[in-house]
Amino acid sequence: MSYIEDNSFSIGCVGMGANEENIDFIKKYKPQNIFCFGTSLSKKDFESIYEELQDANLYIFSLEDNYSYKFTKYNYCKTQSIKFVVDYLCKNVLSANDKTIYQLRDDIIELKKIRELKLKERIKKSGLMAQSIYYIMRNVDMNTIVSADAGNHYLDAINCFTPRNYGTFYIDAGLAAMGNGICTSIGVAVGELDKHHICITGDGCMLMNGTSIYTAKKLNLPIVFVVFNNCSLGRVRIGQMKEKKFIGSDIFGCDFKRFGESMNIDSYQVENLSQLEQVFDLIKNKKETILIEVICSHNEIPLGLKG
Ligand SMILES: Cc1ncc(C[n+]2csc(CCOP(=O)(O)OP(=O)(O)O)c2C)c(N)n1
Ligand SMILES: [Mg+2]
Repeated sequence: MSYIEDNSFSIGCVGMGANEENIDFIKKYKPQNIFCFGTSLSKKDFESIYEELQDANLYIFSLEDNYSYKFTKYNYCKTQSIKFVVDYLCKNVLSANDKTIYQLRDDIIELKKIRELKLKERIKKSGLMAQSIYYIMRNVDMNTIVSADAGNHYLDAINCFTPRNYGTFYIDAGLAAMGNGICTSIGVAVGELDKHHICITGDGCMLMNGTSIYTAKKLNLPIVFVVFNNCSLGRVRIGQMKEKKFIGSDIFGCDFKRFGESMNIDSYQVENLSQLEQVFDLIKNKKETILIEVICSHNEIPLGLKG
């Protein structure tokens, strides 16, 4: 999945990766028409928002076949290109000469400023995983394509990232099998060798699918694998915290820097943000396979975690 942020009318995600500010904004704005894209995968999040907006006309565009929704009144359209529909709608919105449209745009600009400030506050209070992902996401340029894997690091990534163009952020919001991000980056890099690629992944995902980085090295693909080593299946551990009973979620004793080195991959290990910044500075002009292991806390709760 990939989406665009650099449009003055885009407020960002509402389903997966949504945050309070976006949702409050929509409820306050009370839209007459709602156009939804690919909502089948984040149906649960979307339905809870839509409950409060029942008066709006709802249009759902999806690549998939019709799904059943809780609400009864909606128009469903299966399309072969979400990008085409989004482009078409954006062009028409932008050409509309209506004061309310400009007011809306100004409100959205304001929303984005507030949201960024609140995100920064959350990041400050959070741990190294969220801080590193925020740093990476705020420093990627138009020529970088990012993928995020499955786990806490994925939640941090979707909460921090504001992609500036189509096809620059890949996530699996469906099955989200661990390790999918590693192969996504490899597949995308094979097709887009002139770009830089960053794969955000975790220690658990590496144990599931990390041997694939051998392919990246063999093909000399320009991918930076950032491995968040929190010595756990963090997503599972967070779930077990409620019960204070941890079963099978620890992963101790893995050294992913050495794992990368065993394949002759230029590999680094960092323990704080300034070390990470230094490494990124060092590798910024390199176009080769690189691995950075970020040692982070066992107990960090990811951003935007819902219930
Ligand atoms: C193949 C597979 N098994 C189990 C899961 C359920 N699952 C989702 S995230 C996760 C833990 C991922 O661990 P890690 O890569 O270390 O990421 P972290 O949550 O620690 O950031 C698990 C077990 C899954 N998504 N895919
Ligand atoms: Mg982990």
